[in-house]
Amino acid sequence: MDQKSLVLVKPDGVRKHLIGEIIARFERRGLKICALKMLVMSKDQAKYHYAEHVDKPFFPELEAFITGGPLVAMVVEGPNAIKAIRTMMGVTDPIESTPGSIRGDFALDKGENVIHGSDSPEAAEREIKNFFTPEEIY
Ligand code: DAT
Ligand code: MG
Repeated sequence: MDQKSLVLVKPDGVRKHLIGEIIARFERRGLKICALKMLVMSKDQAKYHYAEHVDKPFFPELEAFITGGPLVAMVVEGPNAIKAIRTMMGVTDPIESTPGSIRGDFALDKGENVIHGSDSPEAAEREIKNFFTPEEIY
């Protein structure tokens, strides 16, 4: 069953010149990029995107980081795309991520971990709306 996931190459990933590397991994895997843009997230967008984390102690740092520079937002589609992408990403703390995963290859910091991917179909639907209109998704 085809699914869509909202993927972000976070500002640290853009600074580390990893946009192409990350897109290439998804495309080589057989996933389809069906929407793509570069933007700086607003604080309102960050609060909506990370709604489950707004009351956590690390949220101020997370908000400053995620709004602190341009990021690349995309909608990635394919069979079981949400699970496939989460596995390709590695786990939240890059130190625990398997080498070969995106975080396991390109990050060391739990806060600045290069990539976001939706963790459920419900989250994907909510997160995609934060960045794209239906007309922008091909
Ligand atoms: P994920 O991005 O793997 O879905 P999450 O949803 O638990 O992880 O957290 C969202 C982001 O918030 C995560 O990518 C990095 C940051 N974060 C999470 N837990 C943190 C912590 N304990 N300290 C600092 N940043 C944290
Ligand atoms: Mg998450």
